[in-house]
Amino acid sequence: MSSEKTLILVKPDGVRRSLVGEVISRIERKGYTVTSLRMLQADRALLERHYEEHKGKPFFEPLVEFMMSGPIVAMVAEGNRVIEGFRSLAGVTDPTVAAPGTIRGDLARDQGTKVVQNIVHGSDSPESAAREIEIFFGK
Ligand code: IDP
Ligand code: MG
Repeated sequence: MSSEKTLILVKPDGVRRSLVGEVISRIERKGYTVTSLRMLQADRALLERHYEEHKGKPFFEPLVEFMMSGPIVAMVAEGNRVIEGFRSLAGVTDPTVAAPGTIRGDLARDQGTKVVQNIVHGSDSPESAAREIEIFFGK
């Protein structure tokens, strides 16, 4: 049986709005298993590592500032095709057009900010998942 792991974050907007339980509930109801969980206040060094693919983009600094603006919840979820499956649960990046029924489509909207505030992060490939899980949970 080939199981897979992904790194999921509830971003500061999700924590501030008390949506941690809602996000975890959707992951669990879909049938994935949360196998590690922690709440933390991320610092700049950690976030620059986590978002290194976006360095140099216009939203990079607002993204780092936003992600430092309050506590976040990091978790590892496991299951067959969980990377793709969680991205499907989350919906597309822009919450205005994210499909209803998804986390971003149901729970977020454009706030007029420099960075899109969209409740959750999910790894986008097995390589990113391995790299991001190590950043938040170590080897
Ligand atoms: P993803 O979270 O859907 O994988 P990425 O392209 O990896 O999207 O971008 C990381 C995060 O940066 C997004 O979730 C969002 O918060 C923010 N972001 C991405 N693209 C833009 C943009 O064009 N303008 C403002 N913020 C953005
Ligand atoms: Mg991404």
